[in-house]
Order: sequence, then C-alpha cells, then structure tokens
Amino acid sequence: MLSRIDHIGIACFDLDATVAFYHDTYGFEVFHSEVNEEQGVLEAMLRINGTDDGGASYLQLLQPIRDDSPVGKWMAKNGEGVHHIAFGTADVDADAEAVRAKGVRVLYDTPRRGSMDSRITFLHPKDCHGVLTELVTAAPTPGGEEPRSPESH
Ligand code: CMX
Ligand code: CO
Repeated sequence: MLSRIDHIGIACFDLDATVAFYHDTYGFEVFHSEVNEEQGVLEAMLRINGTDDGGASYLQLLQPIRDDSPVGKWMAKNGEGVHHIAFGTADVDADAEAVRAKGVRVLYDTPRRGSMDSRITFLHPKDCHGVLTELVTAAPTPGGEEPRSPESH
C-alpha cells in the first residue's frame, strides 16, 4: 500500500547553493547526502517530517553528475525544478507489480538501490499524466519498521 509521500525530487544546478537556500529560508537541515552513481546524481535528503507509519518525508535535492543521466537530460530541457514525486510503501515489489498489472509502465524489472539503501522503482511519466513517479521502500532498521538513520552511513 502506498501510504505516504516519501519525497519530492528537485533538480538543481548547484547542490550546495540549493541546500543553503533551503536552510537559510526554511531552516531545513541535510539529513543525509550521497552520490548515487547508477542514477547519476549527487543528492541531499532534507527530512521534513516523520509520519504515522514510522517513515518520513523528505525533499531530495538532485544535482546531475552526468549530462546523459535522467536528471541531466531533464534539466537540459527544463532547467531547475520539481523532477519527480515518490510514494512510500512497505512493499515496493508488490506495489510495482500491482501498478504494472493496471497497464502503467514500470521502468525496472526489479527495484534498484535508492537513497539510504532504500529500494526504488519508477513509473513512466507518460503513463502518469506527465509526472515521473517513484515508489520507494525504506531500508529496514533493527527493531523498527521503516525509519532510516543517517548513522548507518
Ligand atoms: N517528468 C515528466 N516528464 C518527463 C520527465 C520527468 N521527470 N523526464 C522525461 N519526461 C518526458 C520528456 O519530457 C519526454 O516527453 P516528450 O516526448 O513529450 O518530449 C519523454 O518523457 C521522454 O523523455 P526523454 O527526455 O526522451 O528521456 P528518456 O525517455 O530517455 O527518459 C525516463 C525518461 C523517465 C525513462 C528517465 O528519466 C528515467 O529512467 N527516469 C527514472 C530514473 C531517474 O529519474 N533517476 C533520477 C532520480 C534518482 C532518485 O530519485 O533517487
Ligand atoms: Co527520488
């Protein structure tokens, strides 16, 4: 079941400057940052709030590390801005299959590694009224449901 907004993915030219904007304007802090080579991004997760199911909601700030990456290609056309939305679920495999069965193109046969060792897949924006949509299951933590901890990295 898709039970929450996990994150909004925001493409930016300069991660440090964008992190500074979100900090100085709203007070948001970086919860986690990493390079995801496979996805071609340098990213920072800003934790906005916890949710009832033990998960959390983030802004995912994304700076492309390659022009031919999904974010790099998108920015060449659109500049900075909202790139995708991500719904959180306890079972990304089951939810991706359920969506696929409804005729929506799921981009990966098997979910791949996302931020903080989450498991992610994407739905084609052309099948989702123009919105690139990600499904994500957070990495399990010992003794807990979904919450992720920056200490694990
Ligand atoms: N939102 C809405 N529409 C988008 C889009 C986006 N983010 N990205 C591409 N599109 C649209 C394009 O505008 C284009 O539409 P038109 O044909 O009308 O011009 C169409 O989709 C095809 O786009 P493209 O530029 O030719 O790009 P590709 O088909 O090569 O790739 C996609 C599109 C969705 C398959 C690719 O971006 C992808 O695989 N995305 C998933 C991975 C990803 O985005 N990773 C970065 C985030 C990582 C993370 O969240 O952790
Ligand atoms: Co994302």
